Amino acid sequence: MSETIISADVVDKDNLARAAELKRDYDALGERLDRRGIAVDAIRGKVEKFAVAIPSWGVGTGGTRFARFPGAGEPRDIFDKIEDCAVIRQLTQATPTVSLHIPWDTADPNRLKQAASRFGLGFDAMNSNTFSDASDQKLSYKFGSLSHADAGTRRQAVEHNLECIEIGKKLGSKALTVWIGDGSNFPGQVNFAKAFERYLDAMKEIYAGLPDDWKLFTEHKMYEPAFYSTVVQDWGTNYIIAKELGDKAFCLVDLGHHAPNVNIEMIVSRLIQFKKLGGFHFNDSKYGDDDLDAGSIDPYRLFLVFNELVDAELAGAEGFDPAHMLDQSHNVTDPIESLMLSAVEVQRAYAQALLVDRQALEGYQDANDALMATQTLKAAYRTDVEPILAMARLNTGGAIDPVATYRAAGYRAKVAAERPAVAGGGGGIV
Ligand SMILES: [Mn+2]
Repeated sequence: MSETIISADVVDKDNLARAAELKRDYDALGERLDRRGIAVDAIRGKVEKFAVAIPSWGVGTGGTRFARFPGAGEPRDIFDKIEDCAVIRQLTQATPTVSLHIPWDTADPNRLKQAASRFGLGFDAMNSNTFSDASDQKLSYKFGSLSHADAGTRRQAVEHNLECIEIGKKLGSKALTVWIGDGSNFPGQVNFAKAFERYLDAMKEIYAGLPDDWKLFTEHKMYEPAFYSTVVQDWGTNYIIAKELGDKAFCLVDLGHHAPNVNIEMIVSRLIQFKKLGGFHFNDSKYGDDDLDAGSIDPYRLFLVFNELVDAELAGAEGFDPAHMLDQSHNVTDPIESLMLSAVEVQRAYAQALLVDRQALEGYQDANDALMATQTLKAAYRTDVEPILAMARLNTGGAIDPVATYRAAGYRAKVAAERPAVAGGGGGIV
């Protein structure tokens, strides 16, 4: 039995105050869905099994290019971060794993394993970092890492990724995510083809060090920190990488890493069709890589992404097993609250997508009935599935209202007293 951080009394008290109303709402929704031929308990069962990983860096306060305003009680190290992740897990019951970032989270693997298993947490994908310089690093990544013009710098970046795999093996992780900041700020600064060739050669060395039961995720990003070109700029390049490397290589889609208005759900469909969808970094954005909370700006887009995912899930698409992770930066909110609500938003999009009448949709598509086809999606999206999500949390030991329970528990004030403010703190945007 794993330990919990928020007292069971606090969780039970808040749940008790809400349980009767929730039951009524859940039953009413069940009756409505029943008329549509959908069993509410079946949807709830799927939601209960749905999991999304928490990025270790997400529990720290983020920042912008202009400033970072630290929050109270920020985690001082990975062990504090694991405790914050345990709170998110306890109250949402949707986040059983933590994704580590090396070297930010470097610590004795046995201690890490112990700290996580105390709260029933596991480890998701390992994330390497060759987009910033560590204090003890010999060669700088200012002008790139895996695609750097200098062979010694590339070697150092490859070795770092291989070290991340070794650490991950000790922790029980099964994937490595590689995102690089390599690119250029000015036309002519970099030879596109040569830089990509160097990158591919370096990635092949990393891929060769990957255990058989591991996956390698590469993450594309259109711009930033490089503002003119990036080496892995879009899903097309990402697909080429995954194809070049082999069967264990997959594309990771970070929702914020595309040009505005790009049809991300269609990219998702393409990657599924050609068996190269590795997983997601969920977040939301208005203008660029804003790293806002999932579903906060365009929840319909999140639903449309999940519509593709559920379509593949129900069709039993071969090898379909995408990894789900949040990747957000919290500048003005309590990171724990933002991450809890984002986990819920991702679950919400999943539940709504499960409600799509796929048989009817296919009929409308075949009949070229554009209006009814799109209304079929809207009918699912408009359904308020909150009672399903809340009931799933209640059933699995979580909180009906995670933020209310979290605030009632006074966790932030408690850790603010225990954790003196530190400089840095490792908040980041990846
Ligand atoms: Mn990301």
